[in-house]
Amino acid sequence: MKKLKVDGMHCQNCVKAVTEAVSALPGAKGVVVSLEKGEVTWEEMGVGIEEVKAAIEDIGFDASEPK
Ligand code: 9UX
Repeated sequence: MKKLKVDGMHCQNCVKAVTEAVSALPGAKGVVVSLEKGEVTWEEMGVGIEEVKAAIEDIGFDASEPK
């Protein structure tokens, strides 16, 4: 499981937007976005983590690798 921290999500519409953006990436499988945890996780992804980060930032949220 891979994970990015997502800052700036405040409601379920944000969750939907991030879920759709990340799920639309090539090879994405098992994408789960948590508002409570402020994170997105996935099981499989056809692109690198930097591209996942870019897709989230493109729609206005801040994404970073968890410490
Ligand atoms: Mo909800 Mo998210 O009103 O940017 S859509 S906070």
